[in-house]
Amino acid sequence: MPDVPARISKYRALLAPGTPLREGLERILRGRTGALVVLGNNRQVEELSTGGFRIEVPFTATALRELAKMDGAIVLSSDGELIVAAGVHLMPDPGIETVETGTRHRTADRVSQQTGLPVVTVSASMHTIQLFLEGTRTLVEPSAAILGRAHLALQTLERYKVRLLQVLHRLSGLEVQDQVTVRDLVVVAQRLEMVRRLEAETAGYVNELGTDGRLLELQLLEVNVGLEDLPELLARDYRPEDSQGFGFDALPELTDADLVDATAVARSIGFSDHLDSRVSARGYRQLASINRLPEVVVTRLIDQFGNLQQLFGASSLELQQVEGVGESRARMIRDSLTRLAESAYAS
Ligand code: 3AT
Ligand code: 3AT
Ligand code: MN
Repeated sequence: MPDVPARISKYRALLAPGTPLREGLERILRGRTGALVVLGNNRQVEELSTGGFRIEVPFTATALRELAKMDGAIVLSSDGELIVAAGVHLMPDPGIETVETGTRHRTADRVSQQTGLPVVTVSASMHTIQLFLEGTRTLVEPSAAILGRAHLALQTLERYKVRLLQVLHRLSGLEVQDQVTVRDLVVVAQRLEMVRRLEAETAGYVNELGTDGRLLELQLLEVNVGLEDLPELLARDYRPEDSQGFGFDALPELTDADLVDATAVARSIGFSDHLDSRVSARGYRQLASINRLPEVVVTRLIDQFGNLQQLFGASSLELQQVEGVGESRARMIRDSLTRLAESAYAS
């Protein structure tokens, strides 16, 4: 069974605005009646159900709302297609710990713990929708509240991206002068990871927002343009000959406090030596920025010349020694490398 956070995120998507379930729950909220809905039906649910009516009608938002006017719980089929029963009195084990106070919410918490199924409540008195899953409780917020936080996250993300592009530009300058140290890579890694964290947070909001999150999703894709290949390109540029260890995959495990600690970040990306040690780029990232240069040619160029510095020094004729590089492509590579060097010195 997938871990609880993954399951919560799955059910949040089921409860997102635009889904029939959410529409039904919103109707109940507006009608101020309240509800207790078990999202699934297994043997355990049957065992702790008493009374009520077995109806087995197709699930619709309006049916859910009408049935919620009755006292008791509503049980859905596991695929959510049917309303199996309504007006059910649930009798979970009273020994199961719960910190909830009202009988509806205590029942929801216990039933979820006892059956392993998600249970949703609509509170008549607090005007909230909540998801109970294996001892956790998650507030299902109205879109407006989530959108507010999502926009703030997106704005911050855009600022972070600007900072990331700045440190990448600086790295390019250092690469041209062959002056890169581990510390410079650490700064890039920190910025990259901060962007990734905010992207993950924003993607969570997109998931929660359902149809109300479409615009946000497009904006999120937009921010990511041009960044998709970056971790891989940097890893290919700087991975030491004798090691497979260099890379950004372990960064998500760092705490926020560790992420601002240069030594901890250096260790996480695979450098145990001094922060001021020199490192040289092979040139994958720079060559990838040259238009229409096939990846296989990039690889051959780097195999042939070894690193970016050697490529800077290569003449057009020398470049043409590489398979797939003719006269015009050689000229294009030379021009691009020259432009890169100039822009690096200009700033
Ligand atoms: P709420 O959203 O619950 O306020 P509803 O459209 O779901 O409204 P209800 O079934 O709850 O409607 O009915 C509410 C009351 O309206 C109940 C009854 O007093 C009155 N009502 C409904 N249908 C008729 C009818 N055909 N003739 C007279 N009164 C009616
Ligand atoms: P509200 O926040 O007031 O909606 P609550 O947790 O305070 O919820 P209440 O004691 O006010 O809960 O009960 C509200 C309704 O919850 C009453 C009944 O329709 C339903 N309910 C409570 N316990 C059960 C149960 N064991 N099985 C089915 N339905 C229940
Ligand atoms: Mn109450």
